[in-house]
Amino acid sequence: MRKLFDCVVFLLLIVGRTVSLNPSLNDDLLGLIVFKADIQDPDNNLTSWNEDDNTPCNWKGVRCDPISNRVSDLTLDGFGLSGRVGRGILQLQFLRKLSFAKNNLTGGLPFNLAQLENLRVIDLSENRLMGPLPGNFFGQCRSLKLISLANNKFTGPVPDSLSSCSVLATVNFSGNQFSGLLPSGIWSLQGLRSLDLSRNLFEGEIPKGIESSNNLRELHLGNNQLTGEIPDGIGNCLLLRSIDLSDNSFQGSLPSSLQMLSLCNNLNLHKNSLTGEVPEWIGEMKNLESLDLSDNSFSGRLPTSVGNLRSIKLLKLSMNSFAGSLPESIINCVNLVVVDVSQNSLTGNLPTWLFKLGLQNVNFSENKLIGDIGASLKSLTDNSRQNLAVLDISKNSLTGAVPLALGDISKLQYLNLSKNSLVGGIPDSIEGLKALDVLDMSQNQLSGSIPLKIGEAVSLRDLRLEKNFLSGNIPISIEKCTSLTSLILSRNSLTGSIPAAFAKLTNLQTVDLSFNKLTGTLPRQMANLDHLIAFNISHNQVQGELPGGAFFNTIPPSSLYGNPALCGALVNKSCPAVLPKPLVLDPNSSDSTPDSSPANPSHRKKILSISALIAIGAAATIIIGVIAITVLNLRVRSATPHSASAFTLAGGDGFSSSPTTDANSGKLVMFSGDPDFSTEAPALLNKDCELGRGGFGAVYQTVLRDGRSVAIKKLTVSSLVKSQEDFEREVKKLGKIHHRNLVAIEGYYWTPSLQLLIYEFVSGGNLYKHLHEGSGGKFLSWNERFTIILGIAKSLAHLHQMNIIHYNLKSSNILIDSSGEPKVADSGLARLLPMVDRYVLSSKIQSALGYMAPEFGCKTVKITEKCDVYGFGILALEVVTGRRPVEYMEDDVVVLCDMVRGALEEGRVEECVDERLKDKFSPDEAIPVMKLGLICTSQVPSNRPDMAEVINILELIRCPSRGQDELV
Ligand SMILES: *[C@@H]1O[C@H](CO)[C@@H](O)[C@H](O)[C@H]1NC(C)=O
Ligand SMILES: *[C@@H]1O[C@H](CO)[C@@H](O)[C@H](O)[C@H]1NC(C)=O
Ligand SMILES: *[C@@H]1O[C@H](CO)[C@@H](O)[C@H](O)[C@H]1NC(C)=O
Ligand SMILES: CC(=O)N[C@H]1CO[C@H](CO)[C@@H](O)[C@@H]1O
Repeated sequence: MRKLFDCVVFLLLIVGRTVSLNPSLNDDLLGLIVFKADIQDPDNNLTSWNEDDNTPCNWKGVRCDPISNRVSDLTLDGFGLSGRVGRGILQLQFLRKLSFAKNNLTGGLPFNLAQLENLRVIDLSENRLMGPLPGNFFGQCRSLKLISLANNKFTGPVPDSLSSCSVLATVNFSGNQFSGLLPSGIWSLQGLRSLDLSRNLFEGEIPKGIESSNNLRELHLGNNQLTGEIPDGIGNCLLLRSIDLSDNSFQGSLPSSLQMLSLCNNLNLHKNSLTGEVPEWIGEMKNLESLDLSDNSFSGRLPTSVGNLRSIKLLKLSMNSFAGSLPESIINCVNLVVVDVSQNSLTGNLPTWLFKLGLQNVNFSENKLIGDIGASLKSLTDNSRQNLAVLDISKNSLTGAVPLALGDISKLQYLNLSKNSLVGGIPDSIEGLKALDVLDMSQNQLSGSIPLKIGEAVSLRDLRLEKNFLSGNIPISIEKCTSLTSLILSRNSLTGSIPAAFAKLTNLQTVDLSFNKLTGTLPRQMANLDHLIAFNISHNQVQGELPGGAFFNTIPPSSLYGNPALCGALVNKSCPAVLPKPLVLDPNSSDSTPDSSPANPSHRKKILSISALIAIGAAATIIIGVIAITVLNLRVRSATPHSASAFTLAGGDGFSSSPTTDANSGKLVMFSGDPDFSTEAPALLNKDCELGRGGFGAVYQTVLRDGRSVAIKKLTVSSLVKSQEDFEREVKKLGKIHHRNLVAIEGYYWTPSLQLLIYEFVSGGNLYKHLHEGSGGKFLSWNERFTIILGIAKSLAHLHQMNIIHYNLKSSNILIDSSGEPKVADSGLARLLPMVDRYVLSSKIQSALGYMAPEFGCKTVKITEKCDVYGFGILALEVVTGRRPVEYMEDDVVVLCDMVRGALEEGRVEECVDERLKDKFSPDEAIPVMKLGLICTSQVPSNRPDMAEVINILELIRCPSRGQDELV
C-alpha cells in the first residue's frame, strides 16, 4: 500500500495536474499529502493529516463540501508552516478557499489560478513568498472574490489580467515590492470594494476611469511612488469610506468632488506635494473622523467650516504653510482627540478651545503663537484636566508665567513648553503630574530654583530645563525620580554640590550640568551608574577626584573642561594619595608638644590652623597595652601642596614602651576624611575598655572628641600579616565596603609590630550574648530574630558579590545595633593573612567549633564562599533554636544541625524552636527558616544555595500579613 502511494506521489510530482487518476476524493487526499510533503511543520499542526485515512475531510484545516464531498476549504492560518507551496494543491479541483495566512512559506507560487477554477478566496498574506506573479496568473479567475498577498515579498508588475476577475471585491497586495504602473483595467471591476496596494513600489498616475468604480469603499494607495493629481472622478465613488494616498508624490489641489463623499471617515493625504487652500466645502465631509493633510504645501487659513466636522477625532495639519489663527468654530468638534498643527505659520493666541475640548494629544509646536499662557489655561475644564496627555506648545512666542493650574492635568505624560519667553518660577504644582514622562521647559527665561516637589513627579524620564535663569541647588528630592534617563540642566546658575542622591538614579543615561556654578566633589557612589552615556559637568567649579567605574574612567575631557579643581588622570592632575585625608604618625618619638616640630614653620602654621592633632598610643609588645589618643604635634611630610594633609605625628606616651620599633614610623590612616577626627582631645584606652577578643585579636572602645565611639581592634595575628604594602592595600579595599549589616572599617594604624584596625562602634552587644547570656527574661523576639537572620544573609551576599569570603562566622562576631539590626564583624580579615591556607583558617581563625564547614577537613575540596553559607546555616539554626552549635551534655555531645535534622525527619521540628518564644512565634516562618538552615549546612558545598538565593527565600518566608504586635 505504502509503495503504491509513494509511486502515485512520484507521478504527481513529475507530471502535475495532467495526471488525473480518478476524479474522486482520493485525488484530494493525495494532493494534500503531496502538499504536506513539500513543507515543514515544526509545530506539528498537520499530524492529523494521515495518509492511511480514507478521507481528508476531518483533517485539521480541511473542510469538504457536504454535497460533492470534495475538499472545499483549506485554512492553515498561523500553522507555523515553512517551505514551498507545492503543486499538490493543484489536485484540489473543488477548492473554494485557500488560506495560508501568517505562516513562513517561501518561494514563488507554482500555479495559475486558472488551474483552480473554483477558487473564491485566496489569502496568502503574511508569509515570505516572493518572485513575480506569472503573466496569466489571473487567467481564468471567474469565481475569485478575495485575494490577499499582503506582507510578502512579491515583485514585478501586477498582471493586467487582474481585470478579468469579474467578481473580485477585495484586493490586498499591500506590503510587497510590486512595481510598475497600477493595473489599467482595475476600475472596470464592478464589484471592487476594497483596493489596498499600499507600501509597494508602484509608480505613475492613478489610472483613468475611477469614477466608474462605484462600489469602492476603501482605496489605499499610500506609500508608493505615485504622481499626478488626485483624479476628480474620485468624488463619484460615493461609497468611499477610507482614502489613503499618503506618502506619494501627488500634486495639485484637493479635487472639489471630494465634497460629495459624505460617508468618508478617513482621508489621509499625509506627505505629498499638494498645494492650495483647504476649501470651505471640507465641512461637507461630515463623517470625517480622521483628516491628515500633514507634510504638504497647503497654505492659507483653515476655513471656519471645519467646525462642522462633528465626528472628527484626529486633525493633522502639521508641516504646511497654514497661516492666520485657527478657527474658533473648532470648539464644536466635540469628539476631537488629537490635534497636530505643528510647523506652520499660525498666529494669534492659543485658541480657547485648547483647554476646553477633552483633547488628549495637542501639538502646536513651531508656530508664531503669542499671548500669556496663564490666560489660556484659565479656561481649563474638567474634561481637559482628565484627558490631556500630550501638550507640545514649544517654539512659539508665548509669554507669562508657567501657570499653577498645569499641575491639575493629572494624566499629562508629555509637556513641552520649551523655546518660548516664559518667565517666573517652576510652580510647586508639578507635584500633581504623577504620570509625567517628559518635561521640557528649556530655553525660556525661568528663574528661581528647581522646586523640591520635582521629586513628586515620579514618572519623569526626561527632564530638560537648560538655558534658563534657574538658581539654587539641585534638590535632593530628585532621587525619587528613579526613572530618569535624561537630565539636562545646563546653562543656568545652579549652585551647591551634586547631591549624592544622584547615585540612586540608576537609569540615568545622559546628564548635562554644564555652564552652571556647581561646587563640591562628585559623589563617589556615582561610579555605580551603569547606564551613563554622557555626563557633562564642564564649566562649573567642581573639585576633587572623579568617581571610579567604567564610565568615569573613560569620560571625555570635554565633559570636564573648566573645572580647575578637578583632579585625576583624566585632567592630568594628581589627587592626594589617600583620600580624603591620610594621617601619618610616628609613635616612637617622645616629642609631645605642639611647638617643637622641626618642620618648616610656615607649613606648620598652616597645619596648626587646621589644628589636626591626634595620636594613638599602644603598647605593642604587651598584650593589653594602653592605646592613647593624644594631642600631638604635626608636621608636613610632603612638600607638594596636594598632600598637605599628610602629617607626621610625633609619638605619645603609650608608645614609649616599645623601644624596639624605634626605627619605624607608624602610620595612621582614617578613611572617613572626617576633619574632626584629627582634632580629638587626648583619650586613653586601657584594659577597662576592652570589649572582647576574637580570632584576630582584642577589641577596645574609645570615644572621639565629637562624642563618636569607635572600636579598635589590635591584631594578634600580626606575625601572619603581610607586608605593609599588602596590608594597606587589603585594608583600604575593606574600607571601601559599605553595607548596613557590616561593621565598617574606618581606618587603620600600622607599624611592623603593631596593627590596629579602627571600626565603627556598635552599641548593642553581640548575638552570642543576646542568645545565650540574655539576662532577666529579656530575650530576642521572633521578629528580632528574623531581622537578624535576614540582615546576616544580606551582609554575606554583599561580601560574596565583591568576591570576599568571611571565613569566620559565629554568633560572637555578629553585633546588634541599637535598632536591632545585625552587623557582621571581622569581614574579610582573612585577606590580611599571607595566604588563605586551610590550616591557618581552621586552626587560627575559624576556631569556633560547630561553624566550620566540613570541607575544611577535606584537602581535595576547594574552599569557596559556600563555607560562609554553611556558617550562615548554623547561625540561622542557632538563632531559631537558641542553642549553641555544639553543646556538651553530661555524657553526650549535641551537634545542633544533626539534632534539628533528626527532629525534622521525625516530624517534630517545631519543638526545636527556642522554648522562650513559646507561642510567640510563627511556625509558618520558623519551620521554613530551619529547613533553609539545614539546606545551607549540606555536606556538599555545591548543594548549598548562594546567599542571593537565601535572601530571596527568606523574603518569601516572611509572611507579609503577619500582625507585628501579636508576635512581639
Ligand atoms: C518564521 O521563521 C523564523 C525563522 O526562520 C522564526 O523566527 C519565526 O518565528 C517564524 N514565524 C512564524 C509565524 O512561524
Ligand atoms: C491588507 O492586509 C494587511 C495585512 O494583513 C492588513 O493589515 C490591512 O488592513 C489590509 N488592508 C485592508 C484595506 O483591509
Ligand atoms: C510636535 O511636532 C513637532 C514638529 O512637527 C515634532 O518635532 C514633535 O515631536 C511633536 N511633539 C510630539 C509630542 O509629538
Ligand atoms: C492555528 C493553530 O492551531 N496553530 C497551532 C499550531 O501548533 C502550535 C504549537 O502546538 C500552537 O501553538 C498553534 O496554536
